[in-house]
Amino acid sequence: MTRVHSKKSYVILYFLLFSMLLFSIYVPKLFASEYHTHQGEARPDDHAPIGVMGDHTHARGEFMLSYRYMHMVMSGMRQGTSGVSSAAVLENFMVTPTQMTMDMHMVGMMYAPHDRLTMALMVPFLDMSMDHVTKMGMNFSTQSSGIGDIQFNNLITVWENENHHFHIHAGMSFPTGSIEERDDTPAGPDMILPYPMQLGSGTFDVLPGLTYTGKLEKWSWGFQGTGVIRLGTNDRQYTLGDRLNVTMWGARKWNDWLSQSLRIEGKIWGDIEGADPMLMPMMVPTANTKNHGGKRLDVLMGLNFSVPRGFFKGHRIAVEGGLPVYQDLNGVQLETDWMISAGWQYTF
Ligand SMILES: [Cu+2]
Repeated sequence: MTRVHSKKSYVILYFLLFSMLLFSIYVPKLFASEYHTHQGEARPDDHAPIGVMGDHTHARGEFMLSYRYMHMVMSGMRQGTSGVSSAAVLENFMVTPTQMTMDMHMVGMMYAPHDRLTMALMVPFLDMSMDHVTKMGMNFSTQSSGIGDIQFNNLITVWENENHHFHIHAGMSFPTGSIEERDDTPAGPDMILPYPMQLGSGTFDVLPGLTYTGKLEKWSWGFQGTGVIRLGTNDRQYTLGDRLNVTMWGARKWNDWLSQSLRIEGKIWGDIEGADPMLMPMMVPTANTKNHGGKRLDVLMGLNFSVPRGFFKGHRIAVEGGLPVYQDLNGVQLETDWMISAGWQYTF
């Protein structure tokens, strides 16, 4: 009960802070005659590497449409910081996962009703596949796909000048993703799938965050911290762990249409609380709530292309790929091997 109570206080604090900041947006208007968000020419590294969300804001009246594709491969099991064989996992479970791939398509829209407020909507579509081997040596695979949790975010510029920009995030994730994905397994037809194969959290989640970016003539850099705070318990009687992401990047602008970036990203996420009563925790590690939290540090490299003028002015294309250099997973879980993101953005 104390946990639920503390979460309620989080949300109240959050909305108080949010309304104060929304109000503060209009206060500078009383003092300043005009407020400029965009200074100078657009450049390829005006946007962070494509794997970073909510990294930039827009000038009043601007719209941005975007599409992102992300592919992630997880192969082999890991306990803590070291790999474990399928045979070792099968000493304690009937089945072990061997590999998982995730493809995500994300459609986004941004709109700035004010120079200090940019609203962002993101709609993800997920496509996941997990391969397994049983104690008897049989291989099988399960699939799930569909819409994930829709996110709505408010990016509020707190302070900026010619070279530095700082905004906070006040967002919410809605439980539009299914948590009742099913597939056939050796245990039976149309069985409820374990937690990592579900498409959403099943809960309303609060998405706070802050972003700082800086730039000089040829270089730019940034820092972002974001969180996911789950509210309450979902319809299948569990709550996914809260998450904290921290990332830093640097980019070199080569000319007016190309920049190159290097980024590190650290993540910490908690274990699942409660449990889906239809899942058998002795069957497979993914169905056991002890095997979900962890920490990870990724290193990523990226390219940003932008079109500064002409018919395709306002269009951007970017790609970023990377791999973990450290991962410490609670219990036994599939380890992440590599990931790649590519995206298109159009501002008008
Ligand atoms: Cu944008």
